[in-house]
Amino acid sequence: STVNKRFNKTAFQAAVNKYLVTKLATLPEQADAHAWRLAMEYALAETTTMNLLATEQDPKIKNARSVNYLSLEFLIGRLTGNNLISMGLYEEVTVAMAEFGQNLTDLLEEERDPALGNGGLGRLAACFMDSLAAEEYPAVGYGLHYEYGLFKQSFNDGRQQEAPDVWRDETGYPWEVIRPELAQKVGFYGKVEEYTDNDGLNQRRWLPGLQVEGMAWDLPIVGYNNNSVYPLRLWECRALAPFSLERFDEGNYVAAQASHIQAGNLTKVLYPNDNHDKGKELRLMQQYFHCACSVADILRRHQAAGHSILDLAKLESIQLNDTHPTIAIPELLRILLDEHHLSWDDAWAISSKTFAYTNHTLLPEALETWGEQLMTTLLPRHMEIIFDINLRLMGEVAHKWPGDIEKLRKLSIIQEGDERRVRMANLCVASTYAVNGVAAMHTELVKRDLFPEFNELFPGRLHNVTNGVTPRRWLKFCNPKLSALISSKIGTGWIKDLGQLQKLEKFADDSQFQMDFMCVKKANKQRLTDWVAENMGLTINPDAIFDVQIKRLHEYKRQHLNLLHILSLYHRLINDADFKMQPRVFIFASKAAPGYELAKEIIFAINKVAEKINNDPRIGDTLKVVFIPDYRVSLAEIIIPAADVSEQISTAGKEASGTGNMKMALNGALTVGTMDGANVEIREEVGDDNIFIFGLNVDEVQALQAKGYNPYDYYNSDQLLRTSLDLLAGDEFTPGQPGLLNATRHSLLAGGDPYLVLADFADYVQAQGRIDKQYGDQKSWAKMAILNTARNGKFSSDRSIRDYANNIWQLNAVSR
Ligand code: 26M
Repeated sequence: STVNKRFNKTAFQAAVNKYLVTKLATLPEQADAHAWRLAMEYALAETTTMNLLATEQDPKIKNARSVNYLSLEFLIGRLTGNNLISMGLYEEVTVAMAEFGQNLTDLLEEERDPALGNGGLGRLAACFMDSLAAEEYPAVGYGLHYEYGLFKQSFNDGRQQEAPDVWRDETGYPWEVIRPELAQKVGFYGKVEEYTDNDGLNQRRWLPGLQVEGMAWDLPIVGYNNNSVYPLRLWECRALAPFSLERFDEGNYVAAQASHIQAGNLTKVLYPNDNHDKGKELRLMQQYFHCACSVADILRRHQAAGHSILDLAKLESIQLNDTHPTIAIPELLRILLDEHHLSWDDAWAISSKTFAYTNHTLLPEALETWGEQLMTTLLPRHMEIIFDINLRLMGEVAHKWPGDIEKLRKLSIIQEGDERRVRMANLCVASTYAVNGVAAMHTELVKRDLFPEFNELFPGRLHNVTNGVTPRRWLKFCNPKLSALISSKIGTGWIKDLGQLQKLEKFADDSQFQMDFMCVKKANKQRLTDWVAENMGLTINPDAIFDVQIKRLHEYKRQHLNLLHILSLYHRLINDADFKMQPRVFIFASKAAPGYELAKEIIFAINKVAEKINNDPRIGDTLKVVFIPDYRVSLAEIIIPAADVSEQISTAGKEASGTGNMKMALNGALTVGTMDGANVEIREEVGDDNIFIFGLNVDEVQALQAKGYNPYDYYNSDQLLRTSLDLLAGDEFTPGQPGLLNATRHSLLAGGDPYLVLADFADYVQAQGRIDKQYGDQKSWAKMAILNTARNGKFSSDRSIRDYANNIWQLNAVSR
């Protein structure tokens, strides 16, 4: 039977009134927008929580194969608007709240973003949960219940300032529900003991020196237009009170004591690094805590449904979102070996058919390794198991390549050196049944450059699953005007079947449709213009080209290449009387990891350049630069629909996929980009005429670096480049303080320009020139924009999830 009933407005309003009083201790006459919003969310959460339980208890679900998505990050963004859309209640609730004198749009603006992720990887996990629920593939998402999400960013004289992100109200977060009966205990430290069991067999067991509690919080992931609600289960670490140590020796007691305060706070804060691994002990503790709670919960569900542990791999698949949850592998093996007393071969057969791993990066500094010492201290039994896995792996390698020491060295899970380290990616490839890259080109590079030997040793293990984005949040919800226009032409089927957007192609030459499409774009640009005026006190011209680069700040993403182009335009506008350009607003939004000095310097440089250009009377409306602070999901929802140009300018071979590129193209922006990540596939879909590709391709990048790249070759021979770069050397943008922006310039010259910014500069400027020219022809621009919306249906995360379900998880949908 279905739990979804037709919306009963009176009952809903009664529930809102009830929560105003019982949860918020206020009355309708006194309540402010904040109270109204929370009461509304509590009332709506009644339905989602009931559906969550009904889905969980459904025998069809209990007996179906399901996937467990393990991720240290789920960058879900605001839930209320999205849930209203999935529940099909947006219009109904608008009316019901209006009768209370409350405007739904304003109430939704009141919600803070749960920022439980850094960037692409975390947002992908959120899109995947949305698509799993929409497609009704039985799933549980497992993550961490951080008290503080990604830091809040502000600018102080152009420099990034970080502040803690408090995403939960003191009264709680209405959409989440605590599940005390699902709490788990998690051990750390201690020792491994050998003992003889009742059958006289030698066994090993881990006696932790410290235990903490994992409390479960469930967020409802509401399936679009269906009755399925799956949990996003987030674990919160709590100190076990009273301080409980079961068995310990003197040394470990001290270690445990010292860590106790920390351990009680394991899930306090999300590590703010993106694509960089710092190897911190607390981070490893977070990872193991996440894995231990999640694996225990998967086994609990499996056994509560009456299934044998021997059938685990038949019913459960565990997807590892990057290497961050890798310790789930030795954790499952430990339980199978030490608690269920399976043989190694039986345990391995189960574990290696249960886990699959997604690689999200090739950057060497992002590949996780953990020192043997730390692993042995924190997780002594897991370290033993890792050595056991490696022993067998090395046996296989020696068998395939007899006498080849080099192969052993490259494939080993243990990296030899001053201190031995555990290579988490190698552990993953060796211990899973499927490994995937996140875009076609990325997967080819994983096979060719990262894991060529593994690819030979385990043929068929490496797959591609190209990333995608949820069309509910990234088109229907964030761009209601374009959604309405699309639906007026091709109906609403595209919301669940994004490929249907290609039906728009036949309107690409239709003048009326072109005008309507550009009208929607203009309205979205006006919305962003108003937002910028209101929140930043800055005036921008909505008729200018909105040129957008929104993503984490990283050298490989090359925000400084964008900056150099801006400097070149500024220089030409002032010094070349013949130079003409379409008015353009360059829009940035981006956070830098707090410890990434150069990234913070680049933010500072962009802000200082912006300040000067925006106030230069010689420039007027022609060129503006806006760095919007505190980039987050809810800001992306305003910026993306307003983008004309999408900047995807990473050094070829460095951006695994990108997903902002998909969001902007879908919303009718034209991409200026390198042949990197999913840009390659976007080009394949839209055609070479509807995208602006520039720069070295990955083979050219590798060849140039092999022969010895010298940025001065470019600096000395390209006058525009030299002039642009040298603008950063003086005090042009920092009056009276010459050299303040030198860090960025220095990194590109004496610093060696590791990401080949100077090598790609000239071609980038050319591509930007083509964009400028193209925008002058509004009719043809409109056509190109329409074709970008029409031809990007491939990049729905529904398609990604079906690819995973069919090719990796062997999963069937279960409709309720
Ligand atoms: C590692 C160690 C310690 C602390 C944090 C980390 C860490 C956190 C996030 C490392 C990497 C993290 O994210 C990497 C990431 O976001 N990768 C992006 O994944 C997207 C989804 O597949 C791709 O689209 C992007 O190209 C890729 O950069």
